[in-house]
Amino acid sequence: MIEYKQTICPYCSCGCGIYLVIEDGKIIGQEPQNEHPINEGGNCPKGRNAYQFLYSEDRLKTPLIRKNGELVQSTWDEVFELITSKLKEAEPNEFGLLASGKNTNEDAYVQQKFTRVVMKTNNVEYCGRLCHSSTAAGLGPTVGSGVMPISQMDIEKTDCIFLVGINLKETFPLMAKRAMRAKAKGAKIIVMDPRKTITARELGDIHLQLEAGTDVLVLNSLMKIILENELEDKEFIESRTTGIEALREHLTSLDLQEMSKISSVSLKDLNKTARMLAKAKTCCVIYNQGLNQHTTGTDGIKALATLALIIGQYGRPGTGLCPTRGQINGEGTGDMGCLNVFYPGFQRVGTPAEPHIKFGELWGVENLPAEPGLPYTKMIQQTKYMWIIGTNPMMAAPDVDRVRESLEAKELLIVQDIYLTETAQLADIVLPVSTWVEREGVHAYVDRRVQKINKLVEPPGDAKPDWWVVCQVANRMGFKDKFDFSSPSEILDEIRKVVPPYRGITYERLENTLGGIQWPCPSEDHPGTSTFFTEKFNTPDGLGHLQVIEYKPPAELPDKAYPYILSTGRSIFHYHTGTMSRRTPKLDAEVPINYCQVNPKDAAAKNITDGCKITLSTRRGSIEAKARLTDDVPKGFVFLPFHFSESCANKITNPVLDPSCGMPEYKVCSVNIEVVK
Ligand SMILES: Nc1nc2c(c(=O)[nH]1)N[C@H]1C(S)=C(S)[C@@H](COP(=O)(O)OP(=O)(O)OC[C@H]3O[C@@H](n4cnc5c(=O)[nH]c(N)nc54)[C@H](O)[C@@H]3O)O[C@H]1N2
Ligand SMILES: Nc1nc2c(c(=O)[nH]1)N[C@H]1C(S)=C(S)[C@@H](COP(=O)(O)OP(=O)(O)OC[C@H]3O[C@@H](n4cnc5c(=O)[nH]c(N)nc54)[C@H](O)[C@@H]3O)O[C@H]1N2
Ligand code: SF4
Ligand SMILES: [Mo]
Repeated sequence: MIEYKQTICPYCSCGCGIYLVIEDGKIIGQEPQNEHPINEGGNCPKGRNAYQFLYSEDRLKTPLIRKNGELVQSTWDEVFELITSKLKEAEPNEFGLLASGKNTNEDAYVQQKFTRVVMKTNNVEYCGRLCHSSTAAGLGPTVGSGVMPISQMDIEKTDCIFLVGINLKETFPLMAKRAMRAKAKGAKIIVMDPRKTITARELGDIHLQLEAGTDVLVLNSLMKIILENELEDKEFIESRTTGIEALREHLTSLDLQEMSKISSVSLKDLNKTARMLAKAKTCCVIYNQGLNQHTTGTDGIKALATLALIIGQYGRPGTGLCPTRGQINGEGTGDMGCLNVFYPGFQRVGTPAEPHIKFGELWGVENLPAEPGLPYTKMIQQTKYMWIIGTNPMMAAPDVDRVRESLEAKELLIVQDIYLTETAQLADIVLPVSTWVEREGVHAYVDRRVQKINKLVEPPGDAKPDWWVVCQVANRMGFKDKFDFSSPSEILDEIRKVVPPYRGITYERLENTLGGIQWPCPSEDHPGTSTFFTEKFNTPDGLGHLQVIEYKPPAELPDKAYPYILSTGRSIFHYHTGTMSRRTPKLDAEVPINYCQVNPKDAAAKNITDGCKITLSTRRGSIEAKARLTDDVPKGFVFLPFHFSESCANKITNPVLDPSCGMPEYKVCSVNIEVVK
């Protein structure tokens, strides 16, 4: 029998609808979903090739256990026994759990609960640390919340869009479609990126092609021009913000010519952009990793939010500063508390709200951890026992040779994934899980939109849902009454009790609301919340706090030995560490091997020709990639995707962190390039 079943794409956080064609329990095809409000029938190449990864021959089908140095097949009972006996020996601060941007909220919730209730530590993190930790650190003090404050649909209602460090056409293609529609109706789009990306070329009316890592200079310049020409929104500043005098004083002291020179953005473009932004009725500012992934990412975000505040672009549909978490559940895993300082619902440890006491009462346990846990990269270095679920630090974390040393030294390394990833290959125990349409649960997509995935097919072999595995271990460690869940819906019931913004979200409602419900949704008759900050910000005094930011250069700049800037990022055809997209034949065929974008002038100086193999060397190590000569990158700057294990970008990236949030500087380090002889 052939059936058509609706689901949501497994890749980015736009959350597009698709139909799967299922014959006798196996997916045999797919079609876009015309009536889904996010994509209205459109899908990008990943969404059009969404399901093949499920059927890759090398899906994990049984638990594996390391014996005499080899990973061999095992049983759930055997691995549970070993995990339980080992974890009973661990002191709280010796244990760490890395959760996943690929899991459901129900999975994530039990993972953080396990870490806090059973292991008594806040050492729980997920890829959000590598993705938007600077957002939390930057927007917390500025507007009080680091979530996307509007609906992605409203992007098309704007008359100006400012895209900062985001390659929207490749990374959020269906959001780019909304920006295209706004443009067709006359909206102006400004793209700020050191590369002439397809986004800059096809969407941008102005391309601010700044030097990498100089965003703060450009943003300070724009604010200076706005204030000195009285283009600011005086009423908004007066009624909704604080700190204008200090900001004005700071900007007055800065030299526009000098900032323009260092950033390479001309005074003409700065003036034009400042006016475009200030004169827009509805301006949406969307940013991502080009701003985040620096040692100064938090500074950049504070400056950008301050800019949006002084032009009064907050609190209405289609306005505000929009951080774009990219993983399918990048938002939800954070909502559920898989972060070292946040209990579920972003209840920060160490605040007067005392979440450890509150959750102690809700969960019926004592002595919950009150101190912050370790951030992602430090957890890898400093714990003895690790449980890594649905994240692949051997590819995604910076300086992976150091990551390998740390992981190899663990007393116990458990990796729970759908493949034997680069990280799983180092594990003592590998746990096979079901994914995507092999289980049910909810995700929160980029704009806090909660949508449900239904179970449509069976997982391979003995693979089990992520939540089930964690509950089994918790039960065996003596916490049966706290993890007595027999289905994800029972977990969601508990989530709804302890995370107020999810209170009104039920499976039944989601199944009847195509496009999902945006949290906060405090009750079952509440429609969900599209726009934040309509009356006040989430800061203690309800005001937007304008921030004074000084420019600081990136940690590692070009020198004689390493004369170029290396920046890393994404291609539309692949996803992160490649585990899924590289097992999808059509996507892999598009970009089968890693490439490095090099400016033709740099190439000529080094005898590099298009398509030839080059070595990229940094202070961490060397890798090889295929040179792609293009004017899309400026002279002195090379760009490398991080999707390819045999040409692993993170072998050479700089592990230095933003001190305020632990974000690695993936976007700038110094590198040398040479032809492979
Ligand atoms: N195809 C695809 N889509 C994805 C993903 C994927 O892996 N593949 N991942 C998802 C996830 S989790 C995320 S977080 C998003 C990431 O989405 P993006 O942030 O859009 O992706 P990146 O390619 O990492 O970086 C964006 C841009 O930042 C620019 N940049 C580099 N340095 C600077 C700088 O100093 N200043 C400025 N202004 N720009 C700079 C780069 O040239 C690049 O074009 O994508 C999501 N969508
Ligand atoms: N150099 C460089 N590095 C970067 C970045 C960059 O721009 N440059 N970007 C950073 C950013 S923004 C992000 S978000 C991170 C992403 O880093 P990761 O989240 O580590 O990358 P993914 O490849 O998405 O890893 C997800 C893992 O989950 C597995 N998986 C899939 N479905 C399931 C499931 O249902 N259950 C379980 N248990 N596992 C599953 C996949 O096989 C894969 O191993 O990378 C960061 N690293
Ligand atoms: S835009 Fe994102 S959600 Fe939509 S089809 Fe592409 S990868 Fe999937
Ligand atoms: Mo991300």
